[in-house]
Amino acid sequence: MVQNLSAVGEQSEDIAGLAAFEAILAEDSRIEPRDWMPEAYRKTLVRQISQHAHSEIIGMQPEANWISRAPSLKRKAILMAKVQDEAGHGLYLYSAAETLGTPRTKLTEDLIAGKARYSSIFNYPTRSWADVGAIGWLVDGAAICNQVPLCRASYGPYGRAMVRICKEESFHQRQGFEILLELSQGTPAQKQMAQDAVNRWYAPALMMFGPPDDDSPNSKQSMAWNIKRFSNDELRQRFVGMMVEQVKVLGLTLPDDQIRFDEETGKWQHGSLDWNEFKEVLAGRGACNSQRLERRREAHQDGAWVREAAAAYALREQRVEVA
Ligand code: BYC
Repeated sequence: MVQNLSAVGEQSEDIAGLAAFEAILAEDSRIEPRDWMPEAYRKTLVRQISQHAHSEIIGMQPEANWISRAPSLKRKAILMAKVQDEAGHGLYLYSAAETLGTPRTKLTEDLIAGKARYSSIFNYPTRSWADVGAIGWLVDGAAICNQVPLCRASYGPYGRAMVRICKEESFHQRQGFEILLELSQGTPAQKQMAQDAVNRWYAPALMMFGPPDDDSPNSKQSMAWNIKRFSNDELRQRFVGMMVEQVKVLGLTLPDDQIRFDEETGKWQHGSLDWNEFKEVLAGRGACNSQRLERRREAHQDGAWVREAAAAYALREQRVEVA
């Protein structure tokens, strides 16, 4: 009998909670951690935010490979700062995911066990210094295009984390653009190095926006919940339009001769992408998937003493407070 009463109580709370949740979405306001939310909304957020956090953390690796080989002290300092920013982004996002009840330790365990997703783009190798420029310009550029609308995501902690991340990403994109510009205005060999890097990173950067809309199972619901504001294809074509102008200033070209603006739809058209390659990368068979995960595992093991020391310090502080 008691059980039945509590079930009835929970059910009416859910009905009231759902009405409040829907009212918040209808007025385009924000859901906060203590607000009632449907389990599916919570799950979707943990999925997207944790994948995003993992991308920032794994995404440190392709560029970090070049810190020791950056061509000058100034370039080294800039690159180190950029890679550290990415670590910071990962931390804001893990914190946002924790407000939904999933601890960072669990998310990290899933990542190093190979059970979690992170962005496909970070499974490609960085072959030359120009790749660092191409990552900044194209990868951070795609990230900004995807993430500016996420500043308005309905979940408060996620949207607020994105505001700061986007500001930092703007600096990252400019430093990438500047590396490519300098190479492009250098010797013919340097210009070719910049062009090769753009040729290699262009299509993978377009795939960062996710599968085509017809093949995107999560988009519709995420847009109904005001998490995503635009579809994958919508953002992808918008990004192509931005890059078409910027590449002219660089004096380089995009490796796609089918780009054109369609006056009728008001959208950019581009050549087709190799979605089989995308699926292979997602299935763990990209050029660097195993290397990235192995490196992340090693870093986690190597950092065990830092976690132990931090926990011991926190315990000591707690005891001092109690005494
Ligand atoms: N790579 O239904 P869909 C950075 C998965 S880091 C891998 O369209 P959704 C940076 C998707 O998860 C920036 N997986 O999904 C860092 C789903 O699988 P599950 C990273 C992908 O969520 C360091 C399935 O495919 N940015 O900038 O509606 C250095 C079906 O897709 C990808 C973010 O994380 C992909 N590219 O839309 C430099 C942005 N695309 O989960 C730079 C936040 C799709 O059902 N995330 N999948 O098993 C988002 O905006 C959305 O999650 C996505 C996908 C647009 C990526």
